[in-house]
Amino acid sequence: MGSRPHRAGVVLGGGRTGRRCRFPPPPPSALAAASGFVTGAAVSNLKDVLASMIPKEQAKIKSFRQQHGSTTIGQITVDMVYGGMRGMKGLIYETSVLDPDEGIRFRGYSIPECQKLLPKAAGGEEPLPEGLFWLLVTGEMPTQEQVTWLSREWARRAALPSHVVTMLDNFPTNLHPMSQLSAAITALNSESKFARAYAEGIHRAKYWEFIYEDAMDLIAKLPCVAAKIYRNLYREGSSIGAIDPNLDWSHNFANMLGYAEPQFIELMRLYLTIHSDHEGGNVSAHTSHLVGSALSDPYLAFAAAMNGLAGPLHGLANQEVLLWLTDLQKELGTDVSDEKLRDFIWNTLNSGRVVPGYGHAVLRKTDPRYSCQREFALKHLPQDPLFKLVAQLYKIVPNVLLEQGKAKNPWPNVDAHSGVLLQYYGLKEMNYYTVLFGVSRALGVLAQLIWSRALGFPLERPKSMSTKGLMQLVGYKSG
Ligand code: AMX
Repeated sequence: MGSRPHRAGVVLGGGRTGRRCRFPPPPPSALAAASGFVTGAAVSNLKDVLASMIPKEQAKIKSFRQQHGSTTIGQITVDMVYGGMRGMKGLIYETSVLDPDEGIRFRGYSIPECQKLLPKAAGGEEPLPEGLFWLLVTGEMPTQEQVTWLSREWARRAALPSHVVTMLDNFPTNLHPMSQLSAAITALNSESKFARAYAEGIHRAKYWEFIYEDAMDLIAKLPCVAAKIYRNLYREGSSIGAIDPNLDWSHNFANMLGYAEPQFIELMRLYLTIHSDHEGGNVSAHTSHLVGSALSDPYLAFAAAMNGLAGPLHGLANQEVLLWLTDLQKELGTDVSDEKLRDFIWNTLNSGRVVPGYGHAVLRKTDPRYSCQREFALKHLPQDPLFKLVAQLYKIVPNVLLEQGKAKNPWPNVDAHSGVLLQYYGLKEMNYYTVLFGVSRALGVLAQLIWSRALGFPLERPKSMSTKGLMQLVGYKSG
C-alpha cells in the first residue's frame, strides 16, 4: 500500500452515465498564488508557515515535559472508567477547546469572534472555512490573501482518481451516504503521499510534511466525493461539473451539489466553519487521533472518524432530528400547542429513546453552534414553519428533560438546528445531512493530525482492565 505511482488519470466525477469531466488546469493567476508569497508581507504558503512554527512548539513542549512530566493532573474514578471516560484528561488536542458553559473556542476564539474576525467572501457576511482551517493549523487569524491562497490550493488539489468515481457510481442506492463517504475516503488512500513516503523509509522528522500534503488533498477532494454521492443518490447521477479555482471551497461545493442561491452558499460557509472541530474527545476527533497514532495515513484515519460520526449519538443526530420533526408534524400537524409538544416529547422518552439534538457529553448550556444557526434563521427565514417549530421546541424540551431528571445537559446541541436550515433551501434529503457534517469535520481533525505527527505523539494505547481486576485494585468486598 502506498508504493504505487501517482495516477495521472484523475477525473472530477462526471455523471453516472454521462461524460467524465476532466479537471481544468488552473489559470496562471491561480498557479502564481499556489506557489505562495502572493502578498508581499504575510507568507501565504501554509506549509512554510508550519515549518517555521514546528521547531518552536517542539522545544516548548520538551521544556514543559522536562519540568512537569511527573505532575499529577487529576484523579480517575471507577465511575469514569465505566462511564465512557467522561471528564478524564487523557489526550492532547491543540486546535480547539470546549468549555462546558461557554462552548467551543477555536484556538482561543469563540464562534461570534470567528464570525467577526475571519475573512469573508466578496459581498459575504459569513466566515470562510478556509480561514478557520488556517486558524486551526497556525493559531493565527489569517489575512484575506492567505485565505484566497487556500481556496485556490484546494481547487488545485480537488480532482478524484477514476477508481473512486467508478466505485461511487457502482454503489447501490440503498447504501447510506455516510457508508459511501467512508468507503470512498478509504479508497482515496491510493493517493496517500504519506503512505508512499513511509513505504520508502522517510525519516520520522518529516512525517508531518506528508501528513500535511494528504490533509490538504483530502480536504480538497471531499466536496467532490460528497457532491458525487448526493447527485448519484438524489439527482439521477448528473454531473457535479468542474471546480472553479476562482471560487471559495464552500461556493464550489454548493455549485457541485447543484445549489446556486447566494444565501445557501453563505449557509454552507457558516455550516462548514462551525462543524469543523469540537476538541479532541468526541468520537470522530478521538477516532482519527487514535487511528492516526498507528501511522495509518490521513485517509484511513479520517475514514475511521467518519464511521464514528455516522453514529446516531454523534453526527447522525442531525438526520435523527429531521426524522423526529417529520414524525412530529405527521402526527400533530404544523400548528401545535405547547401541551401537545410536551406529550410528544414525553412519548419519545417513555418509549426508551433520546430526544435527538438535545444533551451533550461536555456542554452544559445551549451550544453556541445552535445559537449562531438560530441567528441565521432569524435573519433569513424567520417565518419558516419548521424553524418556528424548532424555536417552540427550544422553549419546551429543556423543561421536559429537566423534569425527567436524567440528562446532565437539557439544552440543544448543534444538530437540533442544522437540518432546518438545509431543508429551507431545498436540501431535504435528511439521510445526507451527516455527510455535510463530515466534510466540515475534516478541517479540525486533519489540522490536529498534522500537529500530532509534527509533535511526535506516540501510538495511543491506554490501559484497559477487567471488572475483576478493577475490583481487586480498589479492594472491593462483595455483600
Ligand atoms: N434525550 C433523552 N435522554 C437523554 C438525552 C436526550 N437528549 N441526553 C441524555 N439523556 C440521558 C442519557 O441517555 C442517560 O440516560 P441513562 O442514564 O439511562 O443511560 C442520561 O440522560 C445521562 O446522560 P448524560 O450524561 O447527560 O449524557 P451523555 O454524556 O451520556 O450523552 C449524548 C451525551 C449527546 C450522547 C446524549 O445527550 C444524547 O443521547 N443526546 C441525543 C443525541 C444527540 O443529540 N447527539 C448529538 C450530540 C452532538 C454531536 O455529537 N453531534
